[in-house]
Amino acid sequence: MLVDYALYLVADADFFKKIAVPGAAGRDLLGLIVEAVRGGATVVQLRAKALPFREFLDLALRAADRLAGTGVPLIINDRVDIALACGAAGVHLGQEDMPLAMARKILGRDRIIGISVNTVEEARAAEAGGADYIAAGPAFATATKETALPVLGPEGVGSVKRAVRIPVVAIGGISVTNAAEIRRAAADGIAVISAILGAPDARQAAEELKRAFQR
Ligand code: TZP
Ligand code: MG
Repeated sequence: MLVDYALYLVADADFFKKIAVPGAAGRDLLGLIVEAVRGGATVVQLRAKALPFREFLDLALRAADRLAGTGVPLIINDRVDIALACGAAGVHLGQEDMPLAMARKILGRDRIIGISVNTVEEARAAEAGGADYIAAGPAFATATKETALPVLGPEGVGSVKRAVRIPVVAIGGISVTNAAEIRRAAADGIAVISAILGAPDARQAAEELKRAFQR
């Protein structure tokens, strides 16, 4: 499957609980996903660390339904079982999630598997293990995810990109103000949570991010 990774929305179901966004109460994640896709998001990952299994599954089924026919792949964070159950295009795994080889065995060759990396070594291992793409982060400091990992900066993202041949998206603290730096680091895409979910208008935010990345 040929995937355009240019604007990768991580639709985090917990985002509105973690971050005080003015007027965010009751914002509908599925509605924001649809708006972001209208604005040009090319991939949507559903992330729901705090939801009980059944609620995550229900949300995933509804997200899959909304994205059907748009050509935008749905990727499920962490959960191979939910990815299979909702017919998602693939799964996104961190270094502490199910090992890549095991996920590949379960999902088969046709589904996308993305791996989070913070180092060139992890990127090389992900590629050697058959990952379809890599998310390199945190690219910049971010308040959205608690992490002790060092910030890569555009230089670190560039080092990861040069180390592998599979697509690389950068994640963490990316906004319209720094998207062009990530482009210059030769990344294939930008992955964002707050720059879209925290914006007053998700569609407009997606449009502006895409423009900023492509400039
Ligand atoms: N992985 C590395 S940084 C991050 C994740 C999920 C958070 C990205 O959120 P934001 O709001 O785009 O910085
Ligand atoms: Mg994970």
